[in-house]
Amino acid sequence: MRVLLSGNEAVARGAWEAGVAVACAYPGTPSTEILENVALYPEIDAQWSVNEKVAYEVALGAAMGGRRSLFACKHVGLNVAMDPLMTSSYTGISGGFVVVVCDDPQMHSSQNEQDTRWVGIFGKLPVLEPAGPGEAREFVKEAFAISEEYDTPVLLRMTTRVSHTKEDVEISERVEVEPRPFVRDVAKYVMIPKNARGRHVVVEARMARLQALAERMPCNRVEEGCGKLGFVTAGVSYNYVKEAYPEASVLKLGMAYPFCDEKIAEFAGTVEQVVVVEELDPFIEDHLKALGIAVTAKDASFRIGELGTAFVRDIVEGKKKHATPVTARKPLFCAGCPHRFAFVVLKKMRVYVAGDIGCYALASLPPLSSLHTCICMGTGVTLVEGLGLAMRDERVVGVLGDSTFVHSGITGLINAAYNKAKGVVVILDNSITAMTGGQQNPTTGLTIRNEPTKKLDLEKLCQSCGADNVDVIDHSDIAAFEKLVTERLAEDALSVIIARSPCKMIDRRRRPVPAYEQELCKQCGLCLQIDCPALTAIDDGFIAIDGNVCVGCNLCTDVCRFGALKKNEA
Ligand SMILES: Cc1ncc(C[n+]2csc(CCOP(=O)(O)OP(=O)(O)O)c2C)c(N)n1
Repeated sequence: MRVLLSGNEAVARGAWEAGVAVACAYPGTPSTEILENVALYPEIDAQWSVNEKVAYEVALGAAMGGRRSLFACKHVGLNVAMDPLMTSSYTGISGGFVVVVCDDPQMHSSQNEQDTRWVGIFGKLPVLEPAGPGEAREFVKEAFAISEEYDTPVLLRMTTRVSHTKEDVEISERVEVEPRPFVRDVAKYVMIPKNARGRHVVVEARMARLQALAERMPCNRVEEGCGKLGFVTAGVSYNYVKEAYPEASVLKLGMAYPFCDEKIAEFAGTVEQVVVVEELDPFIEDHLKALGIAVTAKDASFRIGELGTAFVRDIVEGKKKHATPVTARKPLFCAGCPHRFAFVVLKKMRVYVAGDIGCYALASLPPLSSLHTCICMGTGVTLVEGLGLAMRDERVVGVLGDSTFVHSGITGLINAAYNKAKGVVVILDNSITAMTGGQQNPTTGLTIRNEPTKKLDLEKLCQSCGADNVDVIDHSDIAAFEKLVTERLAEDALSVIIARSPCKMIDRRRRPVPAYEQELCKQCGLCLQIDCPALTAIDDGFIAIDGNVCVGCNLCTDVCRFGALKKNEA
């Protein structure tokens, strides 16, 4: 049977068909839908873990315990899981273990561009790279077979276009896999130096066997063409090559690492010009050069962002990457988003704001312009401490969300308390992981399947971490919020303010649209500074309210000094 599936749905389907028993992830675009779809299969124990390191370890444990397990994350998520990943390469597994990583070339929704194929070299792990949803399903099953045969975690590298493109995919039924036993093998699973030295030898031998496998893998396939131009390509780039040069010869590398050196050399001998087409880093290109093969490589400008069919011709012709015109559409907070309240206040207070990763990062954009750093998850706490050490007389406020605090903020708060840091951290608790589309997390009291579970008590947690003050406030009362932040900043203390107000994706209630009396309006434009999608400037600096967009949060009525915008109690 064939069904229309996205790449992420296809990974979930392939995992289910492969008899996967356990799957763990922390959300992150473009990978999020993998676990959301896995969770639809009742046979699989699926969980949102608190972060990627935890997710990786739980899934690894299940694999060591003998069940086929899957871990999924976005590229930066793998950074968080690198510690267990590097050593799990040494221990190996028992039941198959597949690590799905979705890279985000072009940074559609990420803070950097990483090419995860390098993790194959760095971690000494095999990497499979599908070109579309059909292959994603196939490769995930293949990855489990390789994992068990070679006793290794296997990386499945996806990219945004593979994850989110749809294709009609051949599907089949689930095949249950017998659990394997957990063997008390200390030399294999206890990585103290003595044992790890022995395991490193095993890993190197495994790599040699995997290299031999790469030569035999049918997914490293040659498509013979006219013989003049020969492309070496992988992943989504394969589709662009086929569209741009349907007549050319192609070596498609489904196994990104280790390389099939003999197949590559043989292919290069059959064509006049070898062109490498790959997104991001020159991963294949560098390897071919190391093999002594003359290649037409892309200009360095192509290392940034995605490729596309039109770019393939430019690469062949040795051109630089040209900018593709896109219509700019500024991302902004939803109408009524509770985060907006906090940033209107923080902007007014002119404090430095150490931000974090979440919807609130949008506050860095004008006109709100009130968030000044965003590095990685957790820095909404740690940078308060670091910036405070450098700028002792300045007021720094940290801001991060509930999901991010649980992911990586807790240890930073303990560190701040332990090292006697002072400052204010605001946890914007909208009771959801909003940025990635609204996933549950330990603060929401619901599991990935929306079943009730233990709910984390943020107040008690922050107190135990060592915060001197823990306040909870509904910051839609902006005057009260400003007063509280001002007071806490004035104290010589480490304070956490839990600003609690539900995300508009959860709280869909709408209140009446405010009344606007144009005669009272002084055209000052202050209401437009809150960057609400329901407000637009019209002629002469007056404004119009879009009643379809407005949810009646009344923030504009709070900032209007002239009574032109009024709460409508009707
Ligand atoms: C290490 C890592 N994992 C996952 C992500 C993807 N990601 C970006 S923001 C975000 C959720 C933030 O949720 P929360 O802190 O609750 O803030 P909200 O978006 O709800 O305001 C996630 C999961 C990431 N950027 N980095």
